[in-house]
Amino acid sequence: MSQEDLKQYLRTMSERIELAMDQLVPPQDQYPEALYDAMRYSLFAGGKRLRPVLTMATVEALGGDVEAALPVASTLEMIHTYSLVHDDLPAMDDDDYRRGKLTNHKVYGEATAILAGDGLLTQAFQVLGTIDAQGREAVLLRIVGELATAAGSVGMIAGQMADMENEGMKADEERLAFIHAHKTGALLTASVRIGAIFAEASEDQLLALTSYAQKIGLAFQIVDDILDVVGEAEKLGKAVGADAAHGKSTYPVLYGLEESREMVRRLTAEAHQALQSVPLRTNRLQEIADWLVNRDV
Ligand code: GRG
Repeated sequence: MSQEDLKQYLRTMSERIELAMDQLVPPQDQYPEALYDAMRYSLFAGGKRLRPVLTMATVEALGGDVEAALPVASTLEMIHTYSLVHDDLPAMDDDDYRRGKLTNHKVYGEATAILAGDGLLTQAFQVLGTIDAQGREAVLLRIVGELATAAGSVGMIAGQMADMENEGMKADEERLAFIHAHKTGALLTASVRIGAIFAEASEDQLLALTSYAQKIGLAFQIVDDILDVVGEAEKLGKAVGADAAHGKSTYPVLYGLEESREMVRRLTAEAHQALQSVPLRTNRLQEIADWLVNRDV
């Protein structure tokens, strides 16, 4: 499968997801226009759509109903978008730009950005609660549990909290692993697991796919840290060095750039291996793993 095929797949899949999300956000006449605008501003601001793509590719790998999975996949992007809107707020990272555009609070103000994030988070569960289950209520209930656990206080929010506490400190290896596994890893892993649960994977398949997702989740985050260091060094016109990570503990800071790159290679190989342990149509998932570590954004 060529690189171009994957690019085309990602483009088509993103379009389908965006169309689904467009229909899933409640129409404007049901709530204040500023809230509607703010929610849609961030939801349609671009982005790789990695999480819903992973859900869709997993459903595909298991031979599940891809079209029917679209609303479920969309909920992962809603939660991801909410987390970015809140992460950018002055009380958190205080960022002015996201995905090449002004951040939500810069356009709509802080209070509206908080509510837009809350709206997107809750919207995800409204979607899951109102899907026509067609006799598969137990499957959907399990998906609700997965999503809430991954996004909640023992998942992504735990990671964000630990990351905040890590600010300006030199975190140790264990703490850094905790931050990554929760802040980024939990939702990425849930994206794959939710696709697997939707397509009614066997327990063996679910285990293998979970392992794949955890490996690519960590590799994705290490690549993000590496890109951050390289980008920062370029901006400052300095030699690439692990010291350019805004005083935060990251993999390049803790292990150095070369060892971090080696970890990414190892994790990617392990992700490929995990998929081979069970019968699955895994071409796309394999390609996505490679794309994630070779990306430059
Ligand atoms: C505020 C509850 C709360 C949580 C925030 C995910 C997160 C937790 C914050 C995002 C900040 C950040 C840079 C996290 C590292 C993970 C990461 C690289 C997120 C960006 O995800 P991509 O690359 O973004 O998938 P796009 O824009 O492509 O969707």
